[in-house]
Amino acid sequence: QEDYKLWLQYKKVQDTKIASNYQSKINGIYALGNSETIQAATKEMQSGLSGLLDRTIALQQNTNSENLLILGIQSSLDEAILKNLKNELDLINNEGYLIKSIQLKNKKHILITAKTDIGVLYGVFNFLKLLQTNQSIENLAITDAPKINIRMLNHWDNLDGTVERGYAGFSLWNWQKLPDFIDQRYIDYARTNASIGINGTVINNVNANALILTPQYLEKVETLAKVFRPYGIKVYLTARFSAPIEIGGLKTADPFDADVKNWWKEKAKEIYQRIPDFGGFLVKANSEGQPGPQNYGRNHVDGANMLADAVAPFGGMVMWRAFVYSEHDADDRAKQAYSEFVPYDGKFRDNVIVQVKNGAIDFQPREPFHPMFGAMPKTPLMMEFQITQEYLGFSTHLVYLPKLYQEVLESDTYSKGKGSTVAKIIDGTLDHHKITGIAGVANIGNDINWTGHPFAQANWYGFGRLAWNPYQDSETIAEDWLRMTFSNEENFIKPVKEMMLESREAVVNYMTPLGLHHIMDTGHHYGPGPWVSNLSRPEWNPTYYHKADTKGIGFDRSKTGSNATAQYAPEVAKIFDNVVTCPEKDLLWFHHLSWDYKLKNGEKLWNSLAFKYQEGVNQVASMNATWNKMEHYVDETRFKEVQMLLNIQHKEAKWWRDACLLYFQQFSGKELPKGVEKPTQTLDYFKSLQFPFAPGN
Ligand code: BDP
Repeated sequence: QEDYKLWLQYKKVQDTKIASNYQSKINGIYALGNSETIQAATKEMQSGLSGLLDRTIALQQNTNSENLLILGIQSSLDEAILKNLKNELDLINNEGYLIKSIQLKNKKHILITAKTDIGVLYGVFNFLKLLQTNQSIENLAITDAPKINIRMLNHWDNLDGTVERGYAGFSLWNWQKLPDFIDQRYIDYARTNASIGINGTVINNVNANALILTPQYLEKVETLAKVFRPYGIKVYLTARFSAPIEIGGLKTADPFDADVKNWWKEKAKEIYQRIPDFGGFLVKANSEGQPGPQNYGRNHVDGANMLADAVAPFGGMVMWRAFVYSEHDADDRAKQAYSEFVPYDGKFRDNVIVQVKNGAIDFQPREPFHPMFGAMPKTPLMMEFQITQEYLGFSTHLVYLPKLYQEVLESDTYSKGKGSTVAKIIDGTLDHHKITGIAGVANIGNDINWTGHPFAQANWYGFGRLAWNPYQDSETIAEDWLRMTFSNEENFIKPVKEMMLESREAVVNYMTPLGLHHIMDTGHHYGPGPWVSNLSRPEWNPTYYHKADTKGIGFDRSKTGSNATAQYAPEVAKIFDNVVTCPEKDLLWFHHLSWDYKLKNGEKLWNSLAFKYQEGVNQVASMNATWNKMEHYVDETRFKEVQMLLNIQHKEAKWWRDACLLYFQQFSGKELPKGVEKPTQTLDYFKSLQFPFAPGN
């Protein structure tokens, strides 16, 4: 069951000194208010403490005794407590919280308060985190508040129970048993999300099915919304643009058609009658075959604004995705979203936010930040990260993604001069946007451990933490997660944290080093397929991305090539354009270079590529070695699971290395340098591998 509990293990504090200190400081809970959220907060506090302190902490009816945990919103506190707070509450927003050591009539207590109930719940989870990570609870004075408004998961769940790009079983939502049967998982899902501050969920796939908008399904969605509500989580749905035809009996879905507009208005009204706090719609339109306004000669603004008008009277949002690329303009797929959307800057309604993937292609192990960030100052842009590992080894490979997220968030767009980081764009501070958002494509399914790989839980956790505060360090997050999920022992934390932090670079090295991208095998995207060149659309083929030939390798996106670099601010474009200043990690993303091109360390490109692939394999080998020493600190089930998975990862890192190097070697015509292991199979063997059992698209 450890697996199931994620980072909310609430195991007894092992260090006896720390434990007895906590024991002496926590004697009871005094909870003010009776809303469902306050009840959930109180219950969480009680169950958390009973595990961590190994005894029951009673609820009190007054503050007569000492060492109480006082929970309640600001307006429920009496004067005697409020006067302890001075202006601290002014520093936080509606979802923020305060954890403070206070004195009341010469008695010491710990106060957890906020402006709203949900703030109190967030405060409770963060207080429990202090204990879970063995922090001091003396003289507490913590104020904390989220920096981004909409912090959401996007589930790519289909109504038939399958999950697109999902590698942790089937969908959590049991449409057949809803609305009458409420799976305990729905509640634990909401609790867990609340523990990291997630406040929104899109429960169905962006490749949408209009049926979700029929009364039969809405009744079920209403129940889920009710379960999630006490935990501060709003439900959103994807809207299939052609729904007025498919379920509304209309002949068109043209956003300028009066009947169509009216259909969406009525639909919105119907949804809000059931779910008064419904979040709004997420829309994938005119992308990868999905219907959209362009089917009727209209554009993205026309489509988004029509839907925005329908939900506006109820305070709803439209999240319009910018993941578009068309086969008709295939010179460089990386340029298309920018070309299509940037001219619309400032034209969307106030309740529209444009959702942009972190990079311009598609959730690769590494991509430079998407050039749309910084290019649309008059439009709020929402970040879309992928938590599920579509291109990074599914739920088989251990890859700690917050490293990737942090790299993107810290990237400097220079849109308003130096320091215009992606984080400042999405948290609204750079361009003064009131509505801000961040989404993560969920990696959750109905596996016992939720995410398939025990360490993939860290990616869900880390996404939530960065959504709350995009300036946090992924290292701190890894450490917190390890302490909460496994153990507080330093001899465990240190090596395993290092292993996590290195895992992202490892996957880049053994899959797509030096800026290579999209060379995964067709459809499922698992395993190498750099040779694939037979797909109907040019930009679906790996050969389109690496462009290897006898002269060299890489996609020339500089001035001499597709000129995608011109989509960045001049300062950034200049760096990427020049092969000397272009970061080597992005080299082949932006440049096509000869096999003999010399890297900064003096090594030729072919050799460097080979060394990178080898380094990736070595890194996984050392991850294995690290984990094998951890048996003592981890329960048997999780220890063995991770061990088996790392063994597969090691095998598959070699597969990636050998397949890619044999393939590229045909063009370079060069020997493998010393230090790079020789493949034991032929290129034909790797090409012949089939994966009928891998979840596809
Ligand atoms: C790609 C996936 C595809 C998704 C699409 C999207 O391969 O399954 O539908 O992105 O984000 O990464 O819409």
